[in-house]
Amino acid sequence: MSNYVDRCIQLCKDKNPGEPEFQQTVEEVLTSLKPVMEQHPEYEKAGILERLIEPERGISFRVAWVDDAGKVQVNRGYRYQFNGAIGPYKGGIRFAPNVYSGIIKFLGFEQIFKNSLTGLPIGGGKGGADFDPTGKSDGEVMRFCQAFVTELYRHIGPYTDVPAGDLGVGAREIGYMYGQYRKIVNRFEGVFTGKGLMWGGLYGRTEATGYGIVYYANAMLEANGESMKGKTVVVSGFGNVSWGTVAKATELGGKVITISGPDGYILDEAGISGEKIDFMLELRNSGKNICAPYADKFPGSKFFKGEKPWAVKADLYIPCATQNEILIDEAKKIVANGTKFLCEGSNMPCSNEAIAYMMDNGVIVGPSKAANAGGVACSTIEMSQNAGHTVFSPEQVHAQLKTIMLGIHDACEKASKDYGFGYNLVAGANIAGFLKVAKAMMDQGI
Ligand code: 2IT
Repeated sequence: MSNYVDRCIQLCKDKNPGEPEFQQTVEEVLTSLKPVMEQHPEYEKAGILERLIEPERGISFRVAWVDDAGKVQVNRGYRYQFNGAIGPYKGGIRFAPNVYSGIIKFLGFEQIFKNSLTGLPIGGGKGGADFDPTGKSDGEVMRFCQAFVTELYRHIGPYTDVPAGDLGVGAREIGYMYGQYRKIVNRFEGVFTGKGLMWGGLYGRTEATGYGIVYYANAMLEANGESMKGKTVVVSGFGNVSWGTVAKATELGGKVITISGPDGYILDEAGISGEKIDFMLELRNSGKNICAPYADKFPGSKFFKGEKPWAVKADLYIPCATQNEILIDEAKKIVANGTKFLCEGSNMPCSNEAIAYMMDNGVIVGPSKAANAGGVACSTIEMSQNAGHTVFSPEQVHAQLKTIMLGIHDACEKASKDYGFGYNLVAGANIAGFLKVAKAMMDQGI
């Protein structure tokens, strides 16, 4: 029966050549679904996996805009509406030079399970463009966002597909996209999340992803008789997700000693707290995508040019930069450091080989599709705030976020144990996320 899973993994490879990131996540998820397929032969009969790995809809479109020098620029935009069985498609938009269909499909596929894990009614989707915001002026970013939405607007809507931010897309970009959408459709509706607080945005959405990661990591630690208090933490990245992670880990008594950028990493043995956390926002807002200025600003910290922080010894590792930042060599360094815990922050930061190696060597791994689900969970609270024409308080949001994250941890643990994996959050997240979507697909027919 597990042949079914192997056949579908192969099918994905055959039908999506040249898209290794998408193939990677499909292989990772489907492999842990083997025992589910054994217990539920009806899923094979209904072609659930073949349907799951084929996006319901995918569009790519030309985005033409004029740069500050008056030159015409052309980028490629995407939106993959992967699975809408449990709610409107929901997922971020990524602007980065390496964006292509394989990246958006991997993110869209992951989003199905992540969104399902939140317990909220949202389907999976993702979008983006091969646009590099680094070094672009405000005017250029605005014109790009307007051109992007002039095409995308006809495919989205509050009950159809609700985009949000991701790498390269923050409050500024959401503002420009929302402004253009509103002008075209002449409706004020909750079609994007991560909006400004004065115009429908949710108090608490900005920090939601990072806070949620730390709630999840802490639940992992507590399930194993430990806690964040006194833990040394290595974090990568310095953007929105890293910022929220550093802030909450510090608040819970952890000591974060690294952040990183494409230029290298910062080691600050005194711990990144207080004004140092605020400075991360300045680094992000500089638009230069470098973390080196941290070392000039805070004496005692050190900048390691062109290096990643994985050789630094810590109790807990939280990669928050981008996909595939931990391959087998990095995994070996992390294991050699004698750590027991790694919680993924960014989407798919570890290769399948790296995860297997770490788990085989006793590291407890928290998977990103569970750990970083706090962002999209709060996006969904933003949708409900907009639909109810109301405003929620930060206290309401933070309390709900914490409950959701602890619920996700428990759902992962239970699903893993139910299907014979023991305490394996990676398998548990895939199974718990899958079961709800599969049931909805079965109910709704072919
Ligand atoms: O990866 C993600 O979950 C996001 N970029 C956020 C998605 C959302 O709709 O808030």
